[in-house]
Amino acid sequence: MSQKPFYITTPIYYVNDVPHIGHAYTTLACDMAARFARLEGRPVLFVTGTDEHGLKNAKTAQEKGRTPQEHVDLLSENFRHLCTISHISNDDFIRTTQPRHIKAAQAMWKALSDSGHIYLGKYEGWYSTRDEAYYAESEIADGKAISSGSPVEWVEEPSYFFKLSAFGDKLLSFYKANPDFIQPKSRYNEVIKFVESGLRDLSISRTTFNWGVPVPGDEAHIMYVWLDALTNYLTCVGYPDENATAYKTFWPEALHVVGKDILRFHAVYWPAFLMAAGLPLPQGIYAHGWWTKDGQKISKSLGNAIDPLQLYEIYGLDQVRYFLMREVTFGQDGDFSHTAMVSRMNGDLANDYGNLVHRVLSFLDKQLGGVLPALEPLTADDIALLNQAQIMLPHVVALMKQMGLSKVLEEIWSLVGAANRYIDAQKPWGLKVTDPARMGTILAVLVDVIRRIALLTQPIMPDASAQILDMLNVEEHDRLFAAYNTHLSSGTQLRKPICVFKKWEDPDAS
Ligand code: ME8
Repeated sequence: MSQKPFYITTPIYYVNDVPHIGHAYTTLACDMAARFARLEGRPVLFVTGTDEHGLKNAKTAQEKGRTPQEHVDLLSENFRHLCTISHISNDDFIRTTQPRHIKAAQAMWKALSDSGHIYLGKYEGWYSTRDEAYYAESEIADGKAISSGSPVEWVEEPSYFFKLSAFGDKLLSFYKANPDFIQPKSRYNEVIKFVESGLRDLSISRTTFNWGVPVPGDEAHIMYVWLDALTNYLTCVGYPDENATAYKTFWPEALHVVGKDILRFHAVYWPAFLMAAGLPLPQGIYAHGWWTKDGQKISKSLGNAIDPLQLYEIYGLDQVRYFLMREVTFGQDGDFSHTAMVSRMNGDLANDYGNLVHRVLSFLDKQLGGVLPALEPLTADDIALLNQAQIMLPHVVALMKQMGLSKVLEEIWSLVGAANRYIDAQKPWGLKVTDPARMGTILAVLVDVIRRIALLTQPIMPDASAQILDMLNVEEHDRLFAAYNTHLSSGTQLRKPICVFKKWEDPDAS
C-alpha cells in the first residue's frame, strides 16, 4: 500500500528579524517531523521560507538606502543560511517576492473576488506595522496592541474587504467536525471562543505604500501582507495549477506548524480564504509555545534574542537540536538557560546515550575485535529488552501523529535507560573469562538495541545518529524504519568506536 503523503510547513519568516532560536525552533520541529515521515517511507514536502512584503520592510529598506528588493534579497539569505547550518532538510525555500508566488497570490485574490467575497470600502481603524495586523478598539490599550505590546497607528484609506463575517458558522461547524484541526486542544478552544465572539470583515488591501502584490484589476492597491503570505502554502504545491503533480500529491495533506502568536491568521483567516476560494482545507494547524529568556518572549524588538548559530558553536548542533525539542513539552512555553542546556547535554546525551554506545562498542572492539556475536541463545531478560525496543517504533509513530515531539524523545530515552540498566544487571565485563558465550549474546542484544535507538534518533540528531549507524556498519537502505525489525548478521565487522557526544567543558575552568 502506498504511504500517505505528508506536507509540512513552517511560517514564512519576516526577513527584518535576524533569525533567533524562536525561528530555529519552529523550523527544527518541522525538520524532525519531516525526517521522521521520510524514514516511514512517506512522500514528504517540507517547506520554509521568507515573508518579504509589507510596510515594515519598505520602511527599513528606505532607512538603509536600499530598494525594497535589494533589502529582502540580502536579509532572506540569513534564513536560508540558518537552514543550511541547522541541517534542515527542507525541500523548498519560498520567498514571497518570487514570480511563482505573485502569480499564486493574484490567483487567490481572483478566486475570492470571482466567488463574490471581496468588496471595496474604506478602512478606518488601528494597524500595527510591527505585527502587520489590524486591531479592534477593544484590543488596544495605551496606544499598543494588548496581545503583542506593539505600537498601533490610526489608518484611514480605501480598502478592499474580505467577507470574513460570512464564515463564522461555517468555521465553527468545520472545527466541530474536525476536532484535531487545531492542536493542542487548549488552542482549539481559544480559536472557537474567538470565532464565537463574532467575526468582522477583514481589510485585505493597502493603498498608502506599494511594496506588495498588486491587486489584480486595481493596481492602486496592494494585497494585505497576510493574504499574500498565507497563500505561500499553495504556491509551493504549484497553485494555481491544480493539475500540478505537487498539488495533486500534497494538497490538502498539509500540516502548518506555527507559533501561538500567529494562530488566528492560520486557524481562522486561512481556512476562511480557502473555503471562499472553493479549495480544500489543510489537515491541521499546530501552534507551539514561546521560548522566553528570563520569562520574556525572545524577539529582536525586545533585544533579548539568542543566536542559534552561536549556540551551535558553543554546544554542538545536534546537542542544541536535541535540547530545543526535548526540554519543553511541544505546545508549551519554555525558558532558555545555559544550566538546562548543559544538563541535557551532559546527562541525556553524554552520560546516558553516549556512554551506552561507547562502553558497549569499545568493549566489543577490545574483546572480540569488533566482530558481532550471534543474537542467541536469548534469556528472558534479553527478550524483555528486545521487546521493549521493538514496540518503541509503533509507539513513537503514534506519538508523532499528534506532534508529540518532546514525548517521542522522552520515550526513546526510556529505552536508553532500560539498556543502561540491562548492562548494569547483566555485567558483561565480568563474563569474559567465566562465560564468553553469554558475554557475546549480551553484547549482541545491546548492539541491536543501540541500532534501533540510533534509527529512532535520526530525525532529531541526524549527524550523531549517522555516526553511530556508521560504526555499526548499517547500510543506507537499512536506515529506514522498514528495516527496524531486521538484525545485523552475526559476524558483521563493526568499525572502531569514536566518542559521539562530548561533555560540556567550561572554557573558563582551568
Ligand atoms: O509572523 N518562541 O513571521 P515572524 C518560539 N511572517 N517561536 C518563535 C519565537 C519565540 N520566542 N519568536 C518567533 C510572521 N517564533 C509571519 C508569518 S506565515 C504565512 C507568515 C517563530 O518572522 C514562531 O513560529 O514574526 C512564530 O510563529 C514565527 O517565528 C513568527 O515569525
